Amino acid sequence: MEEFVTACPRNCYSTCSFRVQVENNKIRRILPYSGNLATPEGPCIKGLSYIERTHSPERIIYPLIKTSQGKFQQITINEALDIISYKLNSVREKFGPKSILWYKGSGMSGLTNEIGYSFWKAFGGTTITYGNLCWPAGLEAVRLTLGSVKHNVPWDLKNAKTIIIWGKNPAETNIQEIAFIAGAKENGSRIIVIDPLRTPTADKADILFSPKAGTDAALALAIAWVLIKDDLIDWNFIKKHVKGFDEFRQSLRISPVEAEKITGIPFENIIELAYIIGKEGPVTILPGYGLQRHLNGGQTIRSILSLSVLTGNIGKSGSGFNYANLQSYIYDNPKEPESYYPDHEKDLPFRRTISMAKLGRDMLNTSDPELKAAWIERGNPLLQSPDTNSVKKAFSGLEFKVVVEQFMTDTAAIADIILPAKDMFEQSDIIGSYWSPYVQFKPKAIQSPGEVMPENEIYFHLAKRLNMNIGTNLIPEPGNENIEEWLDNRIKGYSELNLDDLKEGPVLAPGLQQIAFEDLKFETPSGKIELYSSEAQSIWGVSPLPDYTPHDPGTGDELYPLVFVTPNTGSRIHSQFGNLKIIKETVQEPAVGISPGDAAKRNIYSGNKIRVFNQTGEIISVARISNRIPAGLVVLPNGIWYNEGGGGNHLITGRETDMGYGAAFHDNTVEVERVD
Ligand SMILES: Nc1nc2c(c(=O)[nH]1)N[C@H]1C(S)=C(S)[C@@H](COP(=O)(O)OP(=O)(O)OC[C@H]3O[C@@H](n4cnc5c(=O)[nH]c(N)nc54)[C@H](O)[C@@H]3O)O[C@H]1N2
Ligand SMILES: Nc1nc2c(c(=O)[nH]1)N[C@H]1C(S)=C(S)[C@@H](COP(=O)(O)OP(=O)(O)OC[C@H]3O[C@@H](n4cnc5c(=O)[nH]c(N)nc54)[C@H](O)[C@@H]3O)O[C@H]1N2
Ligand SMILES: [Mo]
Repeated sequence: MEEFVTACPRNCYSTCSFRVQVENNKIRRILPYSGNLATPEGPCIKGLSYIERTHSPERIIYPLIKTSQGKFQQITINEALDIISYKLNSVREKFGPKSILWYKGSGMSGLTNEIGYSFWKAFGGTTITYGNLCWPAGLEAVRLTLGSVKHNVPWDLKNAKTIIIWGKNPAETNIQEIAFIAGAKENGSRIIVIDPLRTPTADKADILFSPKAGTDAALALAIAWVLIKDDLIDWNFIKKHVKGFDEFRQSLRISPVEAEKITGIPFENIIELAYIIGKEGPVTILPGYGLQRHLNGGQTIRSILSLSVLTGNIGKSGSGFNYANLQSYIYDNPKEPESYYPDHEKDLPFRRTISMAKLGRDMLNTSDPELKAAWIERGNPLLQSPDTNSVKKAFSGLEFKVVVEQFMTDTAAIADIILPAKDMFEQSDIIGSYWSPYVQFKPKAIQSPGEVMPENEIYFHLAKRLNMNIGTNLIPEPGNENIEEWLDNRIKGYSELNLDDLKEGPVLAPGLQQIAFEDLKFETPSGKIELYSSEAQSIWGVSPLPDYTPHDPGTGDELYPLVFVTPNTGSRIHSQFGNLKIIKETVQEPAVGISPGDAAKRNIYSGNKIRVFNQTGEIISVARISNRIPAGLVVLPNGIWYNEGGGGNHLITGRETDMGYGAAFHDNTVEVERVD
C-alpha cells in the first residue's frame, strides 16, 4: 500500500489535508493528516466519499458525442479531439474567436487551471465571464474597508471571548472551524449566531438572533448607533487608524427601535448585542457568504465590519472579521471586468466579458459576434447560475458545446461532446485556500481510468491539431513529470516556497501574518481603515459610508410572499457528491423546507409533492415542514439536480450585487402550492 499526503481541491473553506492509501491503482483508505493545524481531524463525509467517487461506475471515462437522436454515444479521444478542433476552427473562421464562450466553474482548484488561459489566448481570445457566483460582494466590501482580505489563523479563535457567526453555517460548510469554535467555548467564549434559519451551527450557539433575510445592515447600523451613543467604542484605535468616523457617526439613522421594525429582532436584544460587542472582547466575527448574496450584500458586509472597527477588534489575537483569508490564495486573481482591474489579464485578448450573475440573458444578448459555441469546464451552470430558463435557452441556441466533466450533470446533458474529466488523485497540482493559511501540494496518486485526460493535456493536443505554436513553458507536454516541472517553475517567484517542501506536506503561506493586520497597516488609499470609502462611490456608485437598502424582490411580495433561500448543505459541494451512494444512504433526501404555519395555510404536509413558482420559473419538488425555518421563508439547498426535485435557480432572477459583480441569489420570492 502506498501512502500520499494530499489536499482536497473542492471550492470549500476548509481545504483539508489528508492521507490517502493506494493499492493496485485504487483509493483504499482516507485518513487524517495532523500536520495541518487547521484540519487535523481529517476530511468530512465528502472527503471520505472519494473512495467511492473516484472509482464510481457512473463516472464518465470515455468521450461521448450526441447523436442526431439526442443520445450519447462513446467515441475515442482521438475522434473527439479531431471533431472539436475542426469545429472550433470553423466557428473561429466564420464568426471570430469571440463567438466562443469559455466558461469555467469552481469544481477543481489548482494552479494548473491557468493553462487554459494560455490556450485560449493563443487561440485568439474568446468571450469569458466577469464576476463570480460565490463571494465577491463581501470580498470587495472588506477590500474597500481594510485594504486587503485576510484574517487570523483558525486556531486563534480560542482566544476570542465572543464569537459572532453571522450568516455562515460552518457546521455544514466549514466543519473544521467548528472544532475551533468548540475549543473556544470550552475556554469560556460566548457563541452567537445571526441567521434567519436555525441551522446546525445555531444548535451550538448560546444565543441565536434571527433577522429577516437581507436586513442585517439595519441590525449592524443600529448596533453601531448604540455603541457610539453609549460610548462602548475604542476611541484610541479610531483616532489612529480609522478614516471617516465623524461622517459615519453623523450618518447613523437607525435606532434599535427602528431596527426592530426592519429586522424583527426586539430592540432590547439589539442593545444587549451591542453591549456584548462593546464590552466582551476580544470579539471575532465570522461572516458568511450566504449573507452577501443579496442586492445590498456589499454594503451589508461593510456595515457589519464597522462593528469590528469601532470596537478596535482588528489586528489583535482573538479578534477580527473573518470573511476570507487570502494569504495562501497567492496565485488566484479575482475575475473581474477589465474596466475595474485594468492590470488584470491586460495582455489577454479577452476583450469581451459577460456577467456571471446574468449569464443567460447576457449570452442571448451578445452580438457582433453572436455566441455560436461554448466550452465548459469545472462548472455546472445549468444548475448553479441564476435564471436557469434563460441559461438553458442560451446554451441550447448554440451550434456546438463541449463540456469537460466527471459525471452526467444537468450541464453535461446538453453537450454535443463530453470530454471525461480527471479526478483529484489523477494529476499533481498546488492549491491555496481562502480560510486555511497553508499552500498545499496535491500529488498524482493513481492513473486515470479509460481515456480521461487532465485539461492541460486536452489543450496540448488541441493546440497541436490547430497548429498553434505555444511553448511547453505555457502548455507542458503530456505527462505528470512535465506538470510537476511546470509547477516548479510557476512558484519560482516565491522564495519561501519550493516543490520539494510542498511534497513533504502543507506549507504556511509566504509572509503569513498569523494575526492579520497586527502591523496596523492598511492598503487603502488613505492607509487607514476606511469607514468612509471614496472608492465605494467611484467604483460602485454606492454611498461612501456603509448603509442599509431594503430588500427588493423585484416582483411584488403579494403574488410571491415567501423569501427563497438556497444555502449550501453539508453532504455536497454545490452540485457535487449528491449522486454518490454513500451520500444517498446517509443523508435525508433533498426537499423544500417550509415553516409549519406557511405549510398549514397551504394544506401542505411533509412528503407532499409541491410546485414552487414565481415570475421567473417553477420547479416540482417535495415539501418538508421544519420548525427550524421562520414564517415567510422557504429553503432549498443549491446544487440539488433537476431529477432530485432541485434546480432552485429556475426561480432566481439574474441580478448583480451592489459591488463585486456577485449574484443576488437570496433576493427572490416565491409561492408554493401542493400538487398531489
Ligand atoms: N458542505 C459544503 N461546504 C461548503 C460548500 C458546499 O456547497 N457544501 N460550498 C463552499 C462555498 S463555494 C461557499 S461559497 C461556502 C458558503 O458557505 P456559507 O458561508 O456558510 O454560506 P451559505 O451556506 O450560502 O449560507 C450561510 C447562511 O447564510 C444564511 N443567510 C442567507 N441570507 C441571510 C441574511 O440575509 N442574513 C443572515 N444573517 N443570514 C443569511 C443562510 O440561512 C445560511 O444559513 O461554503 C463552502 N463550503
Ligand atoms: N441558488 C444558488 N445558486 C448558487 C449558490 C447559492 O447559494 N444559491 N451558490 C453559488 C456558489 S457560492 C458557487 S461557488 C457556485 C458553484 O458552482 P460551480 O462552480 O458550477 O460548482 P459545482 O456545482 O461544484 O460544479 C462543478 C463541476 O465540476 C466538475 N469537476 C470536478 N472536478 C473537475 C475537474 O478536474 N475538471 C472538470 N472539467 N470538471 C470537474 C464536477 O463534477 C461538477 O459537476 O454555485 C453558485 N450557485
Ligand atoms: Mo461559493
